[in-house]
Amino acid sequence: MKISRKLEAFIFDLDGVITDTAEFHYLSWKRLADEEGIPFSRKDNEQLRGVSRRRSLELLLKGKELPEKKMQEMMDRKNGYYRELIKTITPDNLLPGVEEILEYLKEKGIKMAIASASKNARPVIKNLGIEDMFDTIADGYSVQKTKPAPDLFLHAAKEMGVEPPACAVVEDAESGIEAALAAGMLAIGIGPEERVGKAHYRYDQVADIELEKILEVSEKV
Ligand code: B16
Ligand code: MG
Repeated sequence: MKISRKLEAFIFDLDGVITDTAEFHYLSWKRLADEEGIPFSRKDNEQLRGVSRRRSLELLLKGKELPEKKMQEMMDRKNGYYRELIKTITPDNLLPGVEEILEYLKEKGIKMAIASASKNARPVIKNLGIEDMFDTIADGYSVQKTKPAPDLFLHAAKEMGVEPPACAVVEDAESGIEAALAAGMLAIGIGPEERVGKAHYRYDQVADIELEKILEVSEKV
């Protein structure tokens, strides 16, 4: 297998890139927080972007320690609320520009993967109607170490049979950009400078990604 920066694969994060499940995560955590009398705002929810379920609960508890059994019960309860909400997802929930980008890359013969921290990634992708577009789906069950560790992206690359430097990652979380850079991949950040500014390219939304330019530059190196 040759190693080059010529891009052979694109790896997409799910929440915040392909669809906005952040709102559903928020509503589920908020319901749990209200039941437990814990203050939790939309602003607090921003910190949970790209972060695992357990880490999300730790952030929600703001350092307060609870017995493991209680933590587990709270995570399960939140996940139950979330599972109910994602049943309502349809192809209309794809973020602007996503369908076009996936079709363009498919036409070019570029491989594609999803790499999400979520253990619910598969039902979400199925409801969005895009599961056939991907060569690999890496999710919250695929690896032990979560982002910012590079493991999830390296796993996706391996499954596709593509070397890491030939992969581009599209991510909306700071931890996701760090993971992509640690994996030696091209990082494309979606969101504000203060969140994804370390990426090689940064755009406000997926629809703004200059795909042709990125592929052209990659051809030259
Ligand atoms: P679950 P991503 C992440 O998805 C979400 O951004 C994050 O808020 C969530 O806690 C995490 O998945 C785990 O989700 O509880 O469904 O396993 O951005 O990596 O696609
Ligand atoms: Mg994300």
